[in-house]
Amino acid sequence: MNQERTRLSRFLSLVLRHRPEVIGLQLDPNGWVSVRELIDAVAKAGHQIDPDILDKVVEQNDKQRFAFDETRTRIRASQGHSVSVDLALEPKTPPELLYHGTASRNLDSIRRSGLQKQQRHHVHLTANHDTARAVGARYGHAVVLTVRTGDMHRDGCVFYQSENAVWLVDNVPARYIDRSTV
Ligand code: HQG
Repeated sequence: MNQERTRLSRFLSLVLRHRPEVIGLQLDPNGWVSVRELIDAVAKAGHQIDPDILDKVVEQNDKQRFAFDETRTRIRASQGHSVSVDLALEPKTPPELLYHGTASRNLDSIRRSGLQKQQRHHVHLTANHDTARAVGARYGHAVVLTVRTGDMHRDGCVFYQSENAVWLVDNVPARYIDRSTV
């Protein structure tokens, strides 16, 4: 991804997941905002969004973080919010095992209290070991935890999957976390 796209992607993460108010935007209850309003709000703040670059960020983003609705007039982040939104996801049966990448310094605390969602709506899990390792590396020395999600599901935990294939759950009790690998 080129620099301009990376910058726009970071900015969209900020306003569509965490702080829409910084440019005076309001997300609807399901996290959508009109593309027109987004472009206008950004213009008022003194910046321009090139619609072609916006299309590329949505369609070619490495993690498909953002999505248009079927009319392409609205946009939202597919997951990762800290603001309150209802993504209207349906519960879904997870695979037997999923991964969570974290930093090694969090391990003791995670062993004690399990995985907690912190500022976000859910704990994020992935089926892809490499993705988990890259997520963990954002915060320090990466470790990848294996979560026995099949057992969790059979024990009544509810899982969701975002449009961009991230698995979401309220929390992961420590007893379901099997081992860590680097
Ligand atoms: C850690 C990326 C100590 C947790 C990814 C993580 C993901 C604990 C941090 C998405 C803990 C929270 C989310 C406990 C959890 N004690 N530390 N009990 N429980 N933690 O950023 O999963 O690139 O909120 O391990 O792909 O790192 O942004 O969550 O290190 O889907 O699109 O607390 O971000 O997507 O950090 O990342 P985050 P995350 P994007």
